[in-house]
Amino acid sequence: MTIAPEARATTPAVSVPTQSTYQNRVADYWNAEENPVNLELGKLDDLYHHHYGIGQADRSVLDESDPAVRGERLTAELHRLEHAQAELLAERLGPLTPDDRVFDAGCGRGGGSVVAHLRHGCHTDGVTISQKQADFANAQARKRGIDGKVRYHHRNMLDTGLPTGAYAASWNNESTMYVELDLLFAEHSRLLRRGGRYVVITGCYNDAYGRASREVSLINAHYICDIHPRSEYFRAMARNRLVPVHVEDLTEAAVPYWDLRREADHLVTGIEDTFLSAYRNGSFQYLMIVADRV
Ligand code: SAH
Ligand code: GPP
Ligand code: MG
Repeated sequence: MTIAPEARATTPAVSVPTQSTYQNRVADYWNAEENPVNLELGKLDDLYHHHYGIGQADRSVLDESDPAVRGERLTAELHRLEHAQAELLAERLGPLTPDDRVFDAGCGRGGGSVVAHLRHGCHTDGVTISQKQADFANAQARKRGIDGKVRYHHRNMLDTGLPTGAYAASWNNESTMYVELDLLFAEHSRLLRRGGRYVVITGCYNDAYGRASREVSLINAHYICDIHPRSEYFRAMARNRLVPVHVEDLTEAAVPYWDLRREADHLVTGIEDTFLSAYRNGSFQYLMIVADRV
């Protein structure tokens, strides 16, 4: 077959990027992100979390009459609830030994890996698509003197380049809504050794009730993410050798955090009431799934 001369052009009209436009937007968001609700809480003990809180809130902080003290107490109480969430996840990774390696997919400013390391003594590899977050998290690990075991990498969690079968446990804490679940679970499955443990805490929409609600769409637009339906987690896990051993609906446990956060004028971002109505109208769930790699 002869090729027409015009089809032999060497310069393609559209180049193939190494990272998608969507992933660039997500990286831009996290490179620019400096919300007081994350930085002010993190400063308290140098544990920087990018997830929400769980458990009963001490609402007596709202009765504090001195506005400055009230603000400080609110900040501390929200941090306590976020920390409780990180501990719940870290506890589910175990039992682990100090020789074990764990993988933190979408690690943010690194708080989750530090919590896992402090609890289990394990080696951790955190991966984030934001260079700034990876640099920040590594600096924090150096400051704590744990950088020999706690490491962060600027990489795509779908294609980490980390070693196959080397990990005893891995997790996603509020980071699955940025990626295709089949690709994500294939990478976890590759990294985990047989019998390894996977944990996810996520927000998902309840597809037993239908398609995503308006609130879910608002949350997607706010964070530039794409919240998955609940059932898709179980389907994608089953396709990738991840077998759920524990499923916990954390929705009720998440409500006190949001009820308190909406009162914190110095910290609110504007998304608080949307989360509360999404949880209350049943269209959105805060879910933990613990699975074994078989
Ligand atoms: N798990 C962390 C951060 C959650 S915020 C915590 O609990 O604190 C979501 C994180 O997902 C951000 O750090 C963002 O950079 C990361 N992320 C989103 N898409 C990613 C991708 N494709 N690869 C790696 N990280 C990604
Ligand atoms: C991160 O928390 C939020 C997400 C990763 C995206 C959405 C999560 C869902 C469960 C839908 P953050 O601590 O950076 O958010 P904020 O700035 O609002 O505290
Ligand atoms: Mg936050």
